[in-house]
Amino acid sequence: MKPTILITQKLPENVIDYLKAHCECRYWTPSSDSTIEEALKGVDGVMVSGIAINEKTLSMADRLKVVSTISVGYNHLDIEAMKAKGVVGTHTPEVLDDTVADLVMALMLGAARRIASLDAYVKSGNWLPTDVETLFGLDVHHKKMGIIGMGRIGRQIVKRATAGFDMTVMYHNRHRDEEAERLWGITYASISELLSEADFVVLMVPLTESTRGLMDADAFRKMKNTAIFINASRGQTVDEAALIHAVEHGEIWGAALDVFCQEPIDADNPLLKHPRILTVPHIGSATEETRTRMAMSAAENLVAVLNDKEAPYLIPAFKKQ
Ligand code: 8YV
Repeated sequence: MKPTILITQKLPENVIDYLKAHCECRYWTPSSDSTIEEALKGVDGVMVSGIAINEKTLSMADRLKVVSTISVGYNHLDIEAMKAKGVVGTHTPEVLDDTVADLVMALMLGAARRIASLDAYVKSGNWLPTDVETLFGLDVHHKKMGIIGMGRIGRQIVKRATAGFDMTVMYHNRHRDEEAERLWGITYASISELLSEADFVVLMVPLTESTRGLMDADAFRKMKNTAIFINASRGQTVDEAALIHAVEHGEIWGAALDVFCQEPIDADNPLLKHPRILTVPHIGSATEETRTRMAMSAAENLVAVLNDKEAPYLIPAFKKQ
């Protein structure tokens, strides 16, 4: 008998075909009549991306073996609650590295060259004013980038920044990446050094108890007043009130954000009102090709676990030591 799984969002056709070949599929979305708790009753596996999996959502899960998230980040999964229920978790690293790195470059260029506000400016019938300097941005090439969190995505950013833009890169990470230092001539720095020297500070850390609120008022005060802050990790790594204060008071030049403390962001959030803050709606990995690859990777993980095979990408906390 095929295992039964729960699909909680729209998936590409080839992924649905693959899942149907291996499983009986049930469907549930947040707009369904039942709750996620009820929907998890009687299923062996579930595909999620943003939905929180915790003690409450698992309360009626009576035969669940695997939660497969279509994301590299898994801060929406309560690992201890899953372990207590004997449920394992898988995720989708690697397939999105280049795509997220591309977005980081787009955010950096977009903020430095004020692309979004200039687009709105031209489309509302304007052209170069006599005081053209009011439209000036900042150079990106030959500047210094500081990356906090040097994982697989960080490395792809480094390649683009050094080879494409002649930037020098400093980084901070829990562990040094000596290979990356050799390959691209990047240098390891303390967070303090990095903040005070970088022209572009790129935050790429996962959300954990030690990174929550990492970018606070003190951190923004250390940055140069010509620097731009870029966040494509998780919103909760930043004290948003401190960030808006830093931009409004000229402590930093601007910011570009893919992620927010609250998603969807509240329309009244002051981050949306400042012209030097570029915002996009958590779309780091959101290209057709990459989201399809991520969904397929998640499906393969799920099917592997349900067939008692080694999942290609088990979340590290579930790996046997
Ligand atoms: C996800 C992401 O696809 O992979 C991650 O961790 O942040 C995105 O790429 C997104 O969270 C899906 O909702």
